[in-house]
Formats: sequence, C-alpha cells, structure tokens
Amino acid sequence: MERMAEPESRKATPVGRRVVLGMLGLGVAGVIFGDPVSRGIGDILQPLTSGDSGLASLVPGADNFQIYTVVSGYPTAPPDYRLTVDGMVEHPLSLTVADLEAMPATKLVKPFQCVTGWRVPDVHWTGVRLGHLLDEAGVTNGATALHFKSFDGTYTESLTLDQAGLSDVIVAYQMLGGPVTREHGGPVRLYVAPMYGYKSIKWLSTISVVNQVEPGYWEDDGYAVDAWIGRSNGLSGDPVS
Ligand SMILES: Nc1nc2c(c(=O)[nH]1)N[C@H]1C(S)=C(S)[C@@H](COP(=O)(O)O)O[C@H]1N2
Ligand SMILES: [Mo]
Repeated sequence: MERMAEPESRKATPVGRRVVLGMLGLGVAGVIFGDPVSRGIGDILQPLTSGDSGLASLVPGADNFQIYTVVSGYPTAPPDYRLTVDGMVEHPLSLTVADLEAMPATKLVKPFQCVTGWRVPDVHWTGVRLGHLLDEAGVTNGATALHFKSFDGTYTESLTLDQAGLSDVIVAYQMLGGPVTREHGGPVRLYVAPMYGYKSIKWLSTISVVNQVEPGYWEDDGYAVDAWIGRSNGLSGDPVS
C-alpha cells in the first residue's frame, strides 16, 4: 500500500496490497516499514505536518489544500473541453463549461477532508448537482453506478447512483471564490461533500452510467469505495474482495 501523499512512489513499492492489508488485520502499523516507499496503510491515517493543524487555518480565506496529482504535473484541459455523460443513458451529454454554468447552480460552503488527515473548513463551491445532470441524461433501467474519468488519463472514481443523487454531490466549476484552478482540477471537478477527498476527482472528463461499481484509482489500493467521512476510516473492510 502506498501513501496517498506520495503518489509518485505508487508503482515502486515492493510490498503487495494483500500482504500489507494482511498485516493491517494483525494490527501491525506502518512503523515496521523502514523505507518511505513501502509504509504501511496505517501511515495514511496520521495527519500530515503541513495540513491545516496550525494558525493558518484560522485565517479567513486561507487555502490549506495540499495539491495532489498522480501523474507528472497538472494536465491542461484541451481548448475544446467537454464534460461527457454517457453509458446507460437515453441522451448522452457533451457539455461545455458555459453549458454547465447555464444550468441550475448549487452553492455549498463545506469542509474538504483528505483521508490522510488534512482538512480545509468552509470551502465555497459552486456547481451543478450530479443528480441534475443524470436527470438531464435520463438514466436507463438496470443502471446502478457511475464511473468517472479524468483527462489526466489515469485517475478514476466511482459512486453508486444513490450516492450520486445526494444534494451535496456536485460537478463543480467554481471553488474558493473563482473558477476551479488548474491545480485544483479545473475547469471541472467533482465535489462529494460527505466523503473523503479522494472521491472528488479532478480534471473531470467523463461520467459513465454503468451497472456495477468499478473501484477507483485509490480504491484499487485498499481505500474504501464507500468513503463516508466519519463512518469509514477510508480503508476497505474486506482486503480480499
Ligand atoms: N485527477 C485526480 N483527482 C484527485 C486526486 C488526484 O491525484 N488526481 N487526488 C484526490 C485526493 S486524495 C484529494 S484529497 C483531493 C485533493 O484535492 P486538491 O488537489 O484540490 O487539494 O483530490 C482528489 N482528486
Ligand atoms: Mo486525499
């Protein structure tokens, strides 16, 4: 299991997912791993020293986000960027940012919390409810889940249709008082308020309606698919599934 904070080491670890999760089951913590490339999964539950634990978090408007990417650098949106909604729908959608801005807007002021421990309070978000997009597309019978892709070419995520319908799950085009910046996943990212930050896929390109949940990028590595803040510790309960 690799550490979310050091995604560049993801492919380098010699410790397999099953082995690490097996150790976790025995209560063995990350301290047994000597090298930082192969820390144990428990390691991710420790707050990062650069998180919002200090005075900076009390400053209004302070942005204590850590910027994450699993590819080298931040991808740039193509000039003809479109958000696609496809799969098990009656009307596939191909939406510009202007199309999204013309839809009913949802504004939220809510915290953003990474499973590794850092948290940013009172983040201002504007976007379109994911449920609204699905209504527009017309989900067909038998569909149960969503598969999300990023134009970084690597990151993926998932939600069930029930989760996607929650009122605080949005496709966001504004964040922190302006357009979602490139580093934060612009022009469009997902914001799943009730779940840990890894569900909020950046550089969102495609939403596919499907008939089963396909675990996302970090979920393939042992993080919980149902990543409810507080109800989940962010880790999968069943290491062999
Ligand atoms: N495409 C993409 N989306 C992503 C990630 C990523 O590395 N790539 N990291 C996730 C994680 S673990 C968190 S906590 C948040 C971080 O958002 P930020 O980079 O805007 O702070 O983005 C999530 N979405
Ligand atoms: Mo995260």
